[in-house]
Amino acid sequence: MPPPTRERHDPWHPELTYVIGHQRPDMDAIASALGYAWFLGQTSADKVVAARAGQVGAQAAFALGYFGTRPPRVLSSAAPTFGHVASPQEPVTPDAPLGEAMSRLAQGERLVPVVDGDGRLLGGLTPLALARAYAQVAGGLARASEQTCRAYVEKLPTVPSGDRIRDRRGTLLRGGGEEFLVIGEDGRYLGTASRRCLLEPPRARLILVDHNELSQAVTGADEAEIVGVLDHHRLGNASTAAPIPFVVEPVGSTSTLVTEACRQEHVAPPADIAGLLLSGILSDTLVFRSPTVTDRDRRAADWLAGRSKIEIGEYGRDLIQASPGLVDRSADQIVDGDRKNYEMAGKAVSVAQVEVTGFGELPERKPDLLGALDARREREGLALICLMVTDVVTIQSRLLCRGDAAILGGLPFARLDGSEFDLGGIVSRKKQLVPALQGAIEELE
Ligand SMILES: [Mn+2]
Repeated sequence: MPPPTRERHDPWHPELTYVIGHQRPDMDAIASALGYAWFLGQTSADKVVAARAGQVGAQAAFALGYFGTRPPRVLSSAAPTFGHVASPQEPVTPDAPLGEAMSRLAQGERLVPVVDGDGRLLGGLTPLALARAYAQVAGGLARASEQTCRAYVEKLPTVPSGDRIRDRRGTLLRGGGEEFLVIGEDGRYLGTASRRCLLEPPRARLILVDHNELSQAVTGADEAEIVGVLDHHRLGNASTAAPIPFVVEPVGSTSTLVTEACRQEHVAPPADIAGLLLSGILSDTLVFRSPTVTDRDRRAADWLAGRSKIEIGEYGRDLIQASPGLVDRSADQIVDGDRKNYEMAGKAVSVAQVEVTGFGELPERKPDLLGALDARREREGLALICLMVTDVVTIQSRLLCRGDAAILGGLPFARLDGSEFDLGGIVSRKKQLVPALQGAIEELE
């Protein structure tokens, strides 16, 4: 049997605030999470940590290695689980005198768990089960109290700590029980939970960086408390219960906004954080050659370059060369490496982007890549799915597309064949491609 996977369930902690970038994090999502968590650590009283919603990509791995920094911790889900509501009630052994459990129940405990010497959970003792049992014992109460707990253990609903509460809430509530038992990943007793915790579980505290749409956020973000947003993308956010700091500015990278926050508050990041923030700016702006770049990005980059002692031109070239390209990865990994979902005129659209240093590998990989696009289009019911292949050396892109024929026919780009378009100097998904796709799709209405 394979060993249990430890990464599967890494629960969030209710006392921490997580600064976290979007799913399939890119350089800017990693850098701005680390940078903003560092900044908030200097300037706020909250316990703030950097997190990531997925694997570190090739560029971020290069930069983290270059500056000798550990990546943010993985947060695979922000949803409340049974582990978050389990309270560690002291268990009794099956051989404990029943009187012991009795007196605990008399003091107001609603459930006394019964766990054997090997840590195996046998069930629990509840007031109702005991009352029923007493009623059946010949000799009544005095006789029953002399017995051990074993004979009165009741099987109760038992849930694994890693399971999402929302997935089981309905079944458990319909079952009518008041108390539940929670077991750990190893199957051992962890704690108890009551019906009330199912209705109002604690919520993870998240600060979203480099995205503001829940569809791009870590799994379970819709059940979390969003306590801040720092971003440079279009608005697509859900509402919040309370007002929150919400900063979305039209600059080239979120790392720029983190840098500006540092400068405004007169806190200077250490060289490695400065270097990573610089990497975020250089990556998102393609070393200032993307149309998304602003003077604010240039000013922030200059300041960071001074702090991290980095020569922008040379380091920028190395960082760009660390783009993963089209070899060494499966078509699935390329398509899902940096993919964002949108709704355009009521249609589901997905746009992936991959950075390459030249289009030389594209013809050979194209059939595989189109196959991966087809699979996602069908599985996710998409009207359109595209892969934007951007040459970060010559600053040009090609677009592989699968989708409704009417949409493909209406795209305002030079069509090379049934599924490939030449985008010319279009390199920004956010500022150039997505608005163009949105316009073309709205035109069809
Ligand atoms: Mn960004």
